[in-house]
Amino acid sequence: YIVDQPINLTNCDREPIHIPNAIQPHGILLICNEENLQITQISDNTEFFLGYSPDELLNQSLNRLINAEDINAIAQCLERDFETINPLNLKILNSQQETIPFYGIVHRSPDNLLILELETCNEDESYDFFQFSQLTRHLLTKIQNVADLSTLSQLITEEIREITGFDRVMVYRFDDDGSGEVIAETKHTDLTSYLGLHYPDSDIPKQAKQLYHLNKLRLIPNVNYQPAALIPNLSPLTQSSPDLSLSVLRSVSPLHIEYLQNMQVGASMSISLLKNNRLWGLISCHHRTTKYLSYHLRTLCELIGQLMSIELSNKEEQDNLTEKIQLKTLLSDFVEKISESEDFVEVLTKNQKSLLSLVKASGVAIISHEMVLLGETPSENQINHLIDWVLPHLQNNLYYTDTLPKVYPPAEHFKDLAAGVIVVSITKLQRNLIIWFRPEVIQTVNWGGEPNKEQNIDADGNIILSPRKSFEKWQEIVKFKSLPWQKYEIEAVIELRSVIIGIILKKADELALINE
Ligand code: BLA
Repeated sequence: YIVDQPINLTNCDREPIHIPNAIQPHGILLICNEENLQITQISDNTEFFLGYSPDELLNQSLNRLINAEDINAIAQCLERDFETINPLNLKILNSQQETIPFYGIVHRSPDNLLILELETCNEDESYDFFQFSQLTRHLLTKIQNVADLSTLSQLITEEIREITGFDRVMVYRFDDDGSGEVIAETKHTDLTSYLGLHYPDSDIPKQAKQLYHLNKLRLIPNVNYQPAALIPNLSPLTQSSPDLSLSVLRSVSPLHIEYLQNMQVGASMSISLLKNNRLWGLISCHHRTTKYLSYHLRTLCELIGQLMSIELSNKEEQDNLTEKIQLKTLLSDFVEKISESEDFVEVLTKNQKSLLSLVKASGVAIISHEMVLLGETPSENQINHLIDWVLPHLQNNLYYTDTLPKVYPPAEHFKDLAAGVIVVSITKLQRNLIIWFRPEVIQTVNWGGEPNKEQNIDADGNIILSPRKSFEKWQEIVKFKSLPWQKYEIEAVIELRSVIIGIILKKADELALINE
């Protein structure tokens, strides 16, 4: 991590977001020496909550604030799994000697510090276990009953919005390259929809993704907050900035705050979705104004995220299966039609839609004695040159790439038609080929934050950080690329070839028999 250099758009994946030396001010953070429960670091916002200045509490024992019974509860946490104990219902003595209820959230940080976070607790907020279990049971049944990933995602956004009241709830799924897509959304009618929009990898930088793998829920109740600094900055126990990865109050990256402000978001929450122990996506929630959620509600949201995570594999497998069955149906349809016909080229041409959907291509060329072009393709002349180049590159009668302009520069001129190709050769004797095309990815998908120069620069000429700005950087990365060809799509092409060959051979045999 770089700490000394200013963080900007080009190096934001190196910002050390886990050691901000500050918290969001809707609670208090204390770090204690485990040996004697002496307060070694404290956030500088204690006066507001407790009437004590931070200096009055620093180096004091925790029992200045907390009674023996509660201290005991915290001490017991040290031996056990914190998650089963949090939140502690603490009664804290303020400077006026009044007792004030707080939730205490205790954990041991990755750098082995004992961290206690205090959030005010609303006493009339009752936590009804029965209601809670009814709700989860009901939800679990619904989750198991939905058929596919898209319905599951939609259901989850509806449930989270119902429970929390956020203005906008989305399921955001990461692609293999780290970019992502909003695949489900439930929102207030006044808001414009983000459904189907894609965002670049850099919008959620690497270290943030790592952190979200570890810590599964974050809440920013007020995007316009003033951070509360830790006093002192460095831990006297470790001589370094305390690792706040698992803290619920951790102050958020200023770059991300800027991003949210530019998106006109007042409060934000996100919940990690993991599949096979990898960060698969996020449930992302926005509110136009400030919005706080109690620890219990957050726990419920986290649980919903976990339930969805468990069900992800099932639903994705189900979706893959459905897709494979559709492919099989397409293929067997071709088998039937080709065996009934004299001319396979004619069959392929007539079933243009199936031929394209076999590999989700936007164009295809069938080359035999003549060339037939279907859908969006380069010109006949361009394709002829491409064929001259590709023939020596065929392996087992096949060639495919999702970055054609990088390996074959003339394709730069028609990248919006063919940045990706699959080429299959049917017979070697003549030029007998099928070529599928996919356009450059930028032309294919809906990028959230289409670049718009005027919105990127403020009155003083400074760059405004927003999805729009990071989009420009992203454009460079996906330049000359099509969406990747999937393994099962390549397999479908191989199978189509063997079907055609099989039928040609069979017909040749029949012809030989007749001629005998
Ligand atoms: C964090 N970026 C995030 C988070 C989200 C997004 C959900 C998690 C924090 C939160 O809950 O708010 C991005 N939010 C989105 C996207 C959508 C959305 C894509 O709703 C789509 C609808 N961000 C940038 C650039 C940088 C950057 C260019 O766009 C760096 C220069 C940084 N984003 C950034 C950082 C974090 C972040 C550092 C971590 C914030 C933290 O946890 O401290």
